[in-house]
Amino acid sequence: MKTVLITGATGDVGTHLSRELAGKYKLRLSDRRPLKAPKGQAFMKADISKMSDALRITKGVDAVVHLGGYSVEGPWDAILKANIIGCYNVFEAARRNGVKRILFPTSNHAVGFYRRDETIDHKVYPKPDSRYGVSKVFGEALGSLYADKYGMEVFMMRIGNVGPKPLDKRRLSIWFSPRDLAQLVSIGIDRPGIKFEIVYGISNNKRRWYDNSNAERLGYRPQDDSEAYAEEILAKEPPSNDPIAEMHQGGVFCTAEEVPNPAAPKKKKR
Ligand code: 15L
Repeated sequence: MKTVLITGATGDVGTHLSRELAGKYKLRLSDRRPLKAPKGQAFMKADISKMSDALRITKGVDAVVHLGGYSVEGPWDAILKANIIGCYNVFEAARRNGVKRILFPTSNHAVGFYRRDETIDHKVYPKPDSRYGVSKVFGEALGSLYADKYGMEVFMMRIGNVGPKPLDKRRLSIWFSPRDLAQLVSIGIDRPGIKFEIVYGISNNKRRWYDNSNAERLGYRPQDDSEAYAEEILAKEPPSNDPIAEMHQGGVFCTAEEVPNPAAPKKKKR
């Protein structure tokens, strides 16, 4: 059984993924925040903005799924530390420890300034919609460098929005169900012969904006389609007063300076 490190394991995507992959791989979970690992999984507390921590957690694993980072638009300092320095540390530590394969969740926000009336494939040039999106483009570029220069096997997933259900109209196009996430990640871990690939991390959504034929070529057969939720979601969608957000795939990331951070500690009610 392969040993797989999942960084950012306490986050939303990490929680869904570790639940879905339990029993399939020997999972080593890691995060800055504490986590009680389920039976049969290991937890290592680590701050990936420190190279020594990145080296410690990547030692002796077959593959890394590097989910750790700042997950929305926000202050540059936080993005720099987590998504530029942290991302570099994880790639470099994996290389030094001889880890062959790394999976990176880039984001729909690396290409969020494409319009909603366009269908884009994995070969389009980046059009980030935010500082966060720029940091994901950095991750894609770093992965490409490590593949070409050091022969690492790199699997880039431009992830939409992971969750049990799509959240709103925009997410009908980019929804990624947990079981489809697990299928795509398993391809990224197990498929032989990967050098550097970019795929879209979305379900089989009728309203998708992506031509995901590269993922299909690699064997991805998504099971879920957001259309089942469309009627319910569209009925409660509030009118938008942000035409730029409405026109582009990245939505409010195209206009907002900060998007609520799902990982921020909840404010106590008084
Ligand atoms: C992302 O890249 C974020 O990590 C996630 O929190 C969502 O905001 C998602 O994009 C989205 O576009 O819905």
